[in-house]
Amino acid sequence: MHLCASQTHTTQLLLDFLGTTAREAGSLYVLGDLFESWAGDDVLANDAHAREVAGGFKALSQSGTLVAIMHGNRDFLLGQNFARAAGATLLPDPVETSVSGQRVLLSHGDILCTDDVAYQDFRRQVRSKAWQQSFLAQSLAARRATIAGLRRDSEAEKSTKSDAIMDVNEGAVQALLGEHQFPDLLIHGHTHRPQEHAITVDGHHSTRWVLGDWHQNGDYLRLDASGCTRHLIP
Ligand code: LP5
Ligand code: MN
Repeated sequence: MHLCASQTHTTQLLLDFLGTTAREAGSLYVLGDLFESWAGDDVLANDAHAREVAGGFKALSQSGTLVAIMHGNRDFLLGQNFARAAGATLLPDPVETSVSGQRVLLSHGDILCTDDVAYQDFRRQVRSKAWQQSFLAQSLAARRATIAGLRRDSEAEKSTKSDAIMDVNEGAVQALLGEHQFPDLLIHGHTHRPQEHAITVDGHHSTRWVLGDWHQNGDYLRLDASGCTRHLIP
């Protein structure tokens, strides 16, 4: 969803969804990049937007829906303090689950973009515990300045990368499916290319569902006993 305080429309779409449709669900999974960026859980202390979002999830969890949130490449610093404020569990990436007898593998999706070697190097670096500890030890202002610089670098780098490099690598998808005993469904986001892909590997059939982004519309997948369906929120 890439929520940020300046895009009030998207935040409102999400809060409405959390207060209505999401309440019909047994579980709600957010597959990363809930926030446009996350500098550390200390932002909760005085960021009204972050608190409002956390409060929306908390109310949903108190209504009886399990809330599970995975890290994305923008908000991998979401920690236990945020999870507590949101009444949520933080999920590892990837993670297996099952819904109405269907085996489902969930991921943010960036791990599948293995052709983007520069990104994967960057990812390895910023996901290391030591690096994160030293980053979080800096002042919030310093962290925000670093993030603003990285966002500029990222946009500049992306303008030099082809669409193919920034999509998932088919071999990486097949390998991940195999490592998880070929789940019925693989669901991920990150690439912002909403689509349903049928995949057959060694006689095993899976479907890869790619989430859409929340710019013009809200966009979510619903899983129940009759399968997976995509829904837009106008
Ligand atoms: O995010 P998006 O859609 O623009 O592009 C992603 C990849 N880029 C990123 C970088 C983030 O956007 C930056 C903001 C992260 C906030 C995290 C908060 C705390 C961490 C602070 C870290 C110091 O994820 C982009 C992919 C694209 O998806 C498609 O998959 O291509 O990858 C890049 O642009 C990475 C560059 O290719 C390489 C990185 C260059 C920066 C070098 C600095 C390295 C030193 C880091 C340690 C200080
Ligand atoms: Mn992402």
